[in-house]
Amino acid sequence: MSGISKERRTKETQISIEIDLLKEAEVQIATGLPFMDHMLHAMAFHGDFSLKIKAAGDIDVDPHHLVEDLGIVLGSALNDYFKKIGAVSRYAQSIIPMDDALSEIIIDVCNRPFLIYQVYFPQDRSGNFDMWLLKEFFQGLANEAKINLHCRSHYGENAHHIAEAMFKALGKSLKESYKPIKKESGQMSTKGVL
Ligand SMILES: [Mn+2]
Repeated sequence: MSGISKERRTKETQISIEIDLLKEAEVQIATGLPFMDHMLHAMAFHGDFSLKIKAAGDIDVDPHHLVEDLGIVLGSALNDYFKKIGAVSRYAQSIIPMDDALSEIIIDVCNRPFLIYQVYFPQDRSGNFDMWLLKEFFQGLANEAKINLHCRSHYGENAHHIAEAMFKALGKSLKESYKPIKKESGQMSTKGVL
């Protein structure tokens, strides 16, 4: 079994995640935020891996806590996954178009958190979702997964398209960068460890 289950409950949010990057896309996402459901579904479907997320939170106060915590719990599950799998291929880059938009994700699974976020949305909102919140998701993800994560939007006229292309690119890059490798010297590092 290569899957990871993760559960996190705080006074603000309750989130459970099951992820298996080696299993073909079986995707069930219910976060209480339809826009995040749509993005996370696109991520797992196009990354071609299995992902189940059930979440609830104080979205009446502000979706901020839930969006950030989704990144945190997904990141934490990925960190567990990394420890379980051992050596992974580390690097991935994915550039995905969606109509007018072109978005890019670059990952290094290096056991050190770092986020570069050069993402610009021409509209502040998609429906009633505040696009600014997405940075919190990516920051939580980078911190907890301990990955170097670069998010870049090259261009785009539609905030929804820019975000959706970004999540598809994230899915493809996660699949690629966490690919298990066999290496007698241990990790994919000249130091032998990460
Ligand atoms: Mn869409």
